[in-house]
Amino acid sequence: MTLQYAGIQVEHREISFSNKPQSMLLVSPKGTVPVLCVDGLILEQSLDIMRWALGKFDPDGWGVVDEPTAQAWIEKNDGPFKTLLDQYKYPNRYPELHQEEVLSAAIELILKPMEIAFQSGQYLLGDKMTWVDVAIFPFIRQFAMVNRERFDGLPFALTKKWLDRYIGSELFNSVMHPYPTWID
Ligand SMILES: N[C@@H](CCC(=O)N[C@@H](CS)C(=O)NCC(=O)O)C(=O)O
Repeated sequence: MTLQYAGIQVEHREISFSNKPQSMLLVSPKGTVPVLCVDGLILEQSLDIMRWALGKFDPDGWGVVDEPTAQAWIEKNDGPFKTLLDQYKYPNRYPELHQEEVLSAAIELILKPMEIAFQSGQYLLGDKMTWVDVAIFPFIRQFAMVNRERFDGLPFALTKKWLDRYIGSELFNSVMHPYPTWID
């Protein structure tokens, strides 16, 4: 989404996790996506790719943020919330856990704080959309998609509004479609 927003054209190579292309593993042996090869750089982290793109072109100031607040959201999301997301998404891998308890933990950890944040502005950092919204919304989307009815029953109207705004956005839909799988 950030690349599209920044007007950066890329050759998009969708890969199959069960058959990762050698060309990708050669530039990035850790074997995770996304990887961006550009200007002689190999960027292997989504956030690095976002930062690089915003450094090129950022017409609406997505990159202008209070860094400590931004980092606090990202750390919470990428750390403990990602763990809960995996537990919630793949209950078969965690037979010792109860999905409702995982949901309660996610509510306390991030969904409640988000709802509170949205009481002071439409976006996570206030009245202006920033890269932090774009970085975190896909994780909340995946979480909500596990059981959308259950998610919709939670008392987080502002969070749902924020989520649905992105899910329905032209930007998201312009990039979120199937791509052919790259084969070397
Ligand atoms: N911190 C990395 C996470 C990358 C990551 O874990 N990507 C997953 C997909 S979302 C992946 O490539 N998994 C490959 C695999 O499981 O084999 C980033 O934000 O770029």
